[in-house]
Amino acid sequence: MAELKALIFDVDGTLAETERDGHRIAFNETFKNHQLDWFWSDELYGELLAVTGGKERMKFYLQRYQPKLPQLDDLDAFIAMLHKEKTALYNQIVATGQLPLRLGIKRLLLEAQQAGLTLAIATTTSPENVATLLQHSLAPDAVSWFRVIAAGDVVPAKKPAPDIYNYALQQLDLPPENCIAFEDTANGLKSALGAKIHPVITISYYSQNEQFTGSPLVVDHLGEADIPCNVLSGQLNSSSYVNVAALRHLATSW
Ligand code: XBP
Repeated sequence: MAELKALIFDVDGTLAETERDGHRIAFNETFKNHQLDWFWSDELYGELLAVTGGKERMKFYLQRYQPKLPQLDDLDAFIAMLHKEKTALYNQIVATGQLPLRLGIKRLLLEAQQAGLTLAIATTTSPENVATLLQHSLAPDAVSWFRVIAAGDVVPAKKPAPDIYNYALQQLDLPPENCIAFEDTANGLKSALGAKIHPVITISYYSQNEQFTGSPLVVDHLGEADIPCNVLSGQLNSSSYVNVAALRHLATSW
């Protein structure tokens, strides 16, 4: 039986549905601004999400879908330049506040703080994207709610590698059994499990057909006191939504 001490959140798809109407739009806008005839449809983007990290995703897309593209002297520099512009555009979108937090996220974050739990983030996306989302969709001071924000290129290998979770644990100075991760994808699940952290899954727009073997709890969203969540696998004790009491109960089983 482990004592629950920290909640570690993934960002894209977990805190907010940022991929289709945020990142994807910013990528396409960047391609257009550079007269590149690359377009990532909703469907194609779902496929490309198998590759985590925006720079890594662009590189994969080029190899897979634009193999005839003339060799660039420095492909990494070109991709990095595009990615910098994409990040700026994405931040503009997020700053409009049009990407709201998912159901139950704000409630659980507030409840966890009240209960003395530590909050952290472990994400593949760039740190500025996290800060902008927290400020504009949660609260102006929300960055300070999190003791650790582990993001982007701080580790060499992105999810599904466990590196970002291992880094977050190291920064938190906690063993994995004292933490719960919140993820929405099979890649995120694999990353958390690789660091021996139990991941609760809230399925998202792009991940609803993925497999989440190894998760103690898979739900459609965290829910609210008056909006029950649907449990897709695992057990939520006697609660109708994901709250601290239910998470503490979950942790008694490991
Ligand atoms: C999601 C990702 C990111 C975003 C794009 O990360 O894979 O790459 O799609 O962000 P997570 P960047 O689910 O771990 O939050 O362009 O900044 O990489």
